[in-house]
Amino acid sequence: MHAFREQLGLADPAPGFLCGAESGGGGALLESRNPATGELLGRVRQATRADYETVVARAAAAFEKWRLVPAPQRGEIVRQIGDELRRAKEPLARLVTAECGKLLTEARGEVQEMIDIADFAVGLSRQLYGLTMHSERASHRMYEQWHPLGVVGIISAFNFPVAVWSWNAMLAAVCGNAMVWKPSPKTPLSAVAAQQIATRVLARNGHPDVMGLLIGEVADVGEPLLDDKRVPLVSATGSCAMGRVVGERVARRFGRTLLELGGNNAILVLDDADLGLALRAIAFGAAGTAGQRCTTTRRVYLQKGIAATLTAQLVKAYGSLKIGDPLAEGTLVGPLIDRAAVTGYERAITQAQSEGATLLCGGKALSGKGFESGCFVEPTLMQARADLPQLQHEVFAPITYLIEVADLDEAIRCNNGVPQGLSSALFTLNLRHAERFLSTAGSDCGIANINIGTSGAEIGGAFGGEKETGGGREAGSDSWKAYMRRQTCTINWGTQLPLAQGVVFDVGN
Ligand code: UN1
Repeated sequence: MHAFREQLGLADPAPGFLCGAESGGGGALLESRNPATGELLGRVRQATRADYETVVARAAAAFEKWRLVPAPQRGEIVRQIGDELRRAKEPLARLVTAECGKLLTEARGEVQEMIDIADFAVGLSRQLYGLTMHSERASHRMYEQWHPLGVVGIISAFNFPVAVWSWNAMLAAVCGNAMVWKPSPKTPLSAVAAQQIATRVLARNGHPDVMGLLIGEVADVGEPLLDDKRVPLVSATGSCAMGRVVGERVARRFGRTLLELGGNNAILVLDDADLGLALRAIAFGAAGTAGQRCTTTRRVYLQKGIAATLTAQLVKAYGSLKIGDPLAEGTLVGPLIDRAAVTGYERAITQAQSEGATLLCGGKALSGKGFESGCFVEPTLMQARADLPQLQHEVFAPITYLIEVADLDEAIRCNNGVPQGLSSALFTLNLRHAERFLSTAGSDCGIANINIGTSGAEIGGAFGGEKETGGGREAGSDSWKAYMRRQTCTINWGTQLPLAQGVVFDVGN
């Protein structure tokens, strides 16, 4: 960690990051280990309940000032954060790889997403548009405007330890909010680094407490956040089970949530597809990031004319996937996040087999030289029938089911026949099939692609999904509206007081 500290120019102890000591009490130490090597990367002293109070109070006070800064000036500060991220790209990517095990090229991509969303937010800071309407009343003007919400709570997952925070943070910031971030306890150091880089810039500009960080136990920082009326919006990324708790608890106090939960994404390949494209998209979508993206391809529906051919090609391609050190050139599959994830992988495969699925390749956890951490598994392909119960569940591991279908109708039915609705993709060269998949009777997911896999979305589009994925949208398009409150304003500049809908209510005077 010391090397990372130096490369990233991080202070020790970190400013803007309460580590428990300040409260006098001090939470327990949290260890961060490299899942590829088992090496101890560093320890973080967790925030206590008292730290929680301090961080939220500081963010609430920061909001009072920040909201008065004109949006384009907030954008200018976010531009500086983007510049710092450009400078920190390589060491930050290496820290992300060390801590969550994703390939260096993917970690660089993750930091690039941060830079991209910062750029996007800078432009947005001059485009927080409201509509104007024509009033039905004479000499009246009607329009809507957008105000910041207050302190936004951000809960993020280990698999994108910095990018998903930045989608929320950069938008929330230009919109005029302060925020507090509860990252995954599995990736605390990446969070400290990202938050410090941003806070360094904010502090230089006189707003050090706009982006707070809370690393701590659920009972000390997670639950208070859900019940805290000072936090009008909680944006949470994680499992459906977690999202259900967050959604219910926050709704009880009439707070808002933005939920980006489990995905269970499918690629559909028709007989008329470009199989070369489909093969590469499936391999990246299914085995990339060791199957630990919410957009990972978990189900592949193959039309019967190409099913045998593509299955054979996939099995062959899987044979050449190099598993190992995520920093090493040529590696395509790194470790899972921890041993618990390996157990989950093994259990899911056993379960699927007991339900009638057949193992095509992979299926084992790896041990021996280079795999001592116990977190490596073989990317796995299984053949299944469309009614396999296990297909209903998202398991965060590289297990992919290949299912034969008769035609596009059946493929769409299968695509939509799970509780989650994040990402989906169809491979076809037939315009009618493509448009049907994108039509209202097609995919029911938040993301629907043609001849592109399910993962690896750009930040310019709204990101999120339907059904148990939670319905939230983050990143591009008009997702910024989730971080603001809308106000409809009607101004009477005339001498009369006409009532809407022609209502008459005359009081004599
Ligand atoms: C996630 O896994 O939570 O589209 C986010 C993608 C990435 C983001 C994934 N841009 O795969």
